Amino acid sequence: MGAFKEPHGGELKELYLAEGKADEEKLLAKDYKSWDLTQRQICDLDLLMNGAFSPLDGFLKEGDYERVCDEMRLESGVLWPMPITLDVSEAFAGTLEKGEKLALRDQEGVLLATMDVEDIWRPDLDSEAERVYGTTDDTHPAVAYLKNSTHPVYVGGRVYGIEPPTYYDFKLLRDTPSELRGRFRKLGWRKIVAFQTRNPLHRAHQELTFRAAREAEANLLIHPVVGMTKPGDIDHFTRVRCYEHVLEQYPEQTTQLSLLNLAMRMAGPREAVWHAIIRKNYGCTHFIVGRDHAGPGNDRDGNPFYGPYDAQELFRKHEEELDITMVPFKMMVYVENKAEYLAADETEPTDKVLNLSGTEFRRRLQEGLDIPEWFSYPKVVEELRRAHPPKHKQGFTVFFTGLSGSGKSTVANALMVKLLEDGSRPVTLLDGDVVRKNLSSELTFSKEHRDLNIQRIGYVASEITKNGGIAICAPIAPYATTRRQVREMITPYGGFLETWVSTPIEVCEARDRKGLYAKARAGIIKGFTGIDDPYEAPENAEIVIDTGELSPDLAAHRILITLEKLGYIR
Ligand code: PPS
Repeated sequence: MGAFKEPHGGELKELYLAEGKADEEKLLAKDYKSWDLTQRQICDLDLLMNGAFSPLDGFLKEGDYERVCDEMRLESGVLWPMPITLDVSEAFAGTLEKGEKLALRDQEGVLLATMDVEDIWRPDLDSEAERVYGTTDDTHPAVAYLKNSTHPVYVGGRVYGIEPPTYYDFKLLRDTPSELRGRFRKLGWRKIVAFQTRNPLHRAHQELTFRAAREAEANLLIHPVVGMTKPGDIDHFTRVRCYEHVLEQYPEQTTQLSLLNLAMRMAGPREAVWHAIIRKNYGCTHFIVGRDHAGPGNDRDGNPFYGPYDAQELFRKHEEELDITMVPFKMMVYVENKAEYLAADETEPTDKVLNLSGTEFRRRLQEGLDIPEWFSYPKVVEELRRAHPPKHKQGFTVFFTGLSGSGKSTVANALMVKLLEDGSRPVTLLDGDVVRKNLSSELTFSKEHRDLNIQRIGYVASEITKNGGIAICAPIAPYATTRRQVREMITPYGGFLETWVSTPIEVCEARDRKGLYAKARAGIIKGFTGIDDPYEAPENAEIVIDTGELSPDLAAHRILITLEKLGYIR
């Protein structure tokens, strides 16, 4: 490994201005243009400012960005695998000029940092996806983020920190790199092995981390991500409560827990290298890389994006330069006849190996089934059960979409009444017309306004779903992208059933209950869906109903049966 290793990381690049300077900058910033940061940008900025992203001193400029995408290196040649960029809207970028300063604010308008606008450019996001993640398939969460949530213009430049973003939860567990280095020093820890995670810890993880620490003769840092993880992951509040229970399982004084406000990209091998640099900045000397580190799951065809040990390989290639030692780990399995956990490659052919896949574990949680003690700790299981009630106690949204006059409202009403009769949860109907009157009265039928209308409906439905209720939505919702956004807003909290009322336009027009089709044909109403405005038919709706063929009563019944099959009602 070469020369003696500085036990608490290399030089930290903290970007905070000294108190007096920060006050001066705050006054000056009143005249700067302001960008309200997204959640991802706040996470990135937090770790830039506190030095976790050392040696970066700001959001990447174009030259660094290109080289990071192509070669995982900054222009200076330093290894840095992840583009940390500030993406802004076209409209905002149009007001910016190179050389000016920019105020970076949180979602409430609090000034967190200022920045030199050194570079403004339009990146090729598809090429970024291909170069950084090795794919343009948007089942990869980071590619989906690039395609759906990334603004089209990047701004690069030096950042000057004013204050860290405010978090009210688990304050004592959130540490900056210098705080953690200080703690290690105080504790007299000279070797520290870090464990990265975005999931609750079970027995296998405890065994793995404990063994890693033993092998490296090091102390242990459990360093879970609480910024942004993979969509659909268990919320960090629940996870942190779980971590606190698992911490009791380690010998006293050997292990620390600290929370990392990182926005993960699920970039597999590149992400492993990035995670290691971050941990080195936090003062760690060793880093655990297990199977499928920061894996994004499977691609569109069901194949994994990266091989299970690609991350270990890439790490190994750069280990010398990284100056933090990898502790590679194979999958841990429970060997029943030996009543202990072993690495998968340590078992003998005669061993009885027990395994509970993540999917099976989630299924058992969802259905309130038994979870064996060899798999997890009772207190952890209890936390998870509390946070994840079985489906018949979760909220859900039935999201109707279809042309005007297709029968959405009628079927939605019939469904609402049947669900009220069932009485398991409160039911709210967000009908197109009703929403337009109460929530969206100022909106027109332009594409932009329709999207806004649907996003508002999605937001309300996600709140209802999150709180265990039933939301029935019945707008036209003609655009697939917006419908997908609504799905993404709701599925983390409960069920989502897209219900396409596919009644053909001829039938809708023949009905013409409100006389709107006649008006649209006569050109009195412009931009009418199906006539002179598009309707993008759903490709993956959970339910399809043609009210030309099915009565409202039967249609509603069919939806109930589907809900029952999926476990949402009993
Ligand atoms: S959207 O696209 O989802 O925001 O539309 P939505 O809010 O569901 O529409 C509600 C009702 O508005 C009437 N209406 C129109 N529909 C489509 N295109 C145009 N230009 C338009 N102008 C008015 C129409 O009656 C919709 O109600 P439904 O219940 O679908 O018939």
